[in-house]
Amino acid sequence: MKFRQWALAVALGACAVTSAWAHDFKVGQIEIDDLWVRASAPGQSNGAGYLDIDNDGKTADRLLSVSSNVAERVELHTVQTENGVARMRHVPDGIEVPADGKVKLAPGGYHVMFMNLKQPFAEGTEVPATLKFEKAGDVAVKFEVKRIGHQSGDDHSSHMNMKH
Ligand SMILES: [Cu+2]
Repeated sequence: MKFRQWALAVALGACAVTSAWAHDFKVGQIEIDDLWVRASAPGQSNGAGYLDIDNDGKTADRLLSVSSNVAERVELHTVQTENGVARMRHVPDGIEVPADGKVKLAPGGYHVMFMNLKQPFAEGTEVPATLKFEKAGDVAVKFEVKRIGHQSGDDHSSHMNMKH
């Protein structure tokens, strides 16, 4: 086998492993994937969770709330910049998922806020939670705990330093 073929085989193998590790969850017309949180830094009491939500249906749905027994409280948040300062805001009405569309919860925007963690998020473990959709109902999911420095896209702000 030439080096190039070998390298390709390794790359393909790595892809297969990655997609096997990434869990997909489905409830009704809603599909959820790429769920992750960052491992907790020492002394950090809150953690943010991110995920992709796909709606294959012809009607809009809404992520109403998230619950988990890993934290005392779980809220849906967004980030708004006021006077150059990024602040997190609670979104009490939840997050709309348009018909035949998708919503990405990602650093710098919508996220699931795990508040007052009962235990730090440890890299390589999974965080169980239940997502509640207005139409599709409840679905049990797991967030993958990534290393502390993990970035998704261009996240220049440190979540931990934001004010609630
Ligand atoms: Cu938050």
